[in-house]
Amino acid sequence: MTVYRKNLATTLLCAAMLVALICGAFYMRPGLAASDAKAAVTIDNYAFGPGTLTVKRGTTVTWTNKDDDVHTVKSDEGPVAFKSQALDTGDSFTVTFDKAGTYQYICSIHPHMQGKIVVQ
Ligand SMILES: [Cu+2]
Repeated sequence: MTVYRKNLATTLLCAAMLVALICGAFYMRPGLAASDAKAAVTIDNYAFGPGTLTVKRGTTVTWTNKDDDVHTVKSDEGPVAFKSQALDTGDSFTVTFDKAGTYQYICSIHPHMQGKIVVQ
C-alpha cells in the first residue's frame, strides 16, 4: 500500500512536470508568444498623439482624452474593427491588438482627426 501511494505521488508529480513543460514550450514558442505590452495615445487639441503608433502583436493600447471636447476612437480601416463610446475629458478607451496589420482610425465626431496603429 505504501509503495502504491509512493508510486501514485511520483506519477502525479511527473504528470504535473510534463504539463508544465508542455505549457512552457508553447508559451516560449517564438511568434506565438503574445506581448503583454502597453502603449498610450493621447487625444489633445483635436489630434491623436502620436499620430502613428507601432506596437507588437498583443499590445494593449489606451487612448485618453485630455481635450476639453468629447471625442471617439473609431476604426476606419484594418483587420479588426473597434469603436469607443463618446470619451469625455479624462475618459479612456483600450483595445488589445492581437492581429498584425495597419489600423487606421478616426474620431467619428471630428473625422479630420486621424490616427494609425501599426501592429507587427
Ligand atoms: Cu473628436
